[in-house]
Amino acid sequence: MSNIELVMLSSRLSRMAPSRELAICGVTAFVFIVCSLLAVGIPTDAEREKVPNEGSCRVKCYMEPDCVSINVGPLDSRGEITCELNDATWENGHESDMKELVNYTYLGIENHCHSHSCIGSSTCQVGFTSKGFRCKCRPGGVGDFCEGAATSCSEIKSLDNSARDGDYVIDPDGEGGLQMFRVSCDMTDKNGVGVTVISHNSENRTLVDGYEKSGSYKRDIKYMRANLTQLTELTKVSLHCEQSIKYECYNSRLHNGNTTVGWWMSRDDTKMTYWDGASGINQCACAVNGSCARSDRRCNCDKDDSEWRFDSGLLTNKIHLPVKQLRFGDTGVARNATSNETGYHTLGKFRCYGIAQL
Ligand SMILES: [Ca+2]
Ligand SMILES: [Ca+2]
Repeated sequence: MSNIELVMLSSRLSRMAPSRELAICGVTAFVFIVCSLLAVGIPTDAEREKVPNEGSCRVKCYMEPDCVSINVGPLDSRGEITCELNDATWENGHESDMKELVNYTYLGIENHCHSHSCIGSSTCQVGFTSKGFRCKCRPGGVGDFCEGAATSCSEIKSLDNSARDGDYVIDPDGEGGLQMFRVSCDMTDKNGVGVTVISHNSENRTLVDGYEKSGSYKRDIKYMRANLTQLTELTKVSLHCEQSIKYECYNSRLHNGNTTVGWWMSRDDTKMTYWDGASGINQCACAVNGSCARSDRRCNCDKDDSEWRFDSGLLTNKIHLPVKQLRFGDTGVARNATSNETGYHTLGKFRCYGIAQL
């Protein structure tokens, strides 16, 4: 057992004034490094607390997040000892803060938080786990040092059931690879499973007018804070993804006989002609349940009459989503002098939820 002379010159906990103490260190314990102290000066009463024994002083240090060492003073006439909590330790480069103090003992916690830094706004907690520390991540942060991000809002919710609605950073493909990105998490929708919500530039009801040729109206969908490659990864880690779509029409068709007039492009640039569900060719929701405005048509808008009609649905195919582009036509020339041709499209936010078994 080597003897090293030490002084904890100042205790930096805000509620403690600087004190002058010094230790001679001997034994290194598992958690505490024990030092015998030699006197230089006795701290004033304001700088110390009285506790029944050394164990009480240790407990106080454990309870105080910033405490990493303690000075234990001599037994007084009332059978109590002096306990001082410090936020610095000799073994972490604070040798100059150590001075001798008679009848005092210095005990320093082995502070692994000094040698490992938790990332961002996470908190390092001393003494937890076999590593001697634990990074307490903010919601969405993962990894030993909170250096990573959860793959989706559903994973965030599964890791922390108390996580609330708000913006979070996710990294669907995990460490490395694609950049993590910021999303909005709806932690109450879908029975509170955690829904990742991606906004885009075309959520408002938008006029389509003056585009006669099939697909001549083009609207590129730009998703907020994420590109399609990143969103593709989100679909892979999610159990479900969906996006609502609607086309309101006045004399504007989605199909003209066998010709497709309006469609949407999948994320990988494939022409899609179903307007509800996960698959289909040239069909709207009304074709599935037999409610189309004309029984011999597969979309309400295909009736192409001077009535406002609409076709809408919820797209649910993870392979096709999110929608990359909207294409419409038949809004150019009036079929007769007394009627116009117009449409409006409305595309919902892109939502994914549930955790896919990869
Ligand atoms: Ca990544
Ligand atoms: Ca028309």
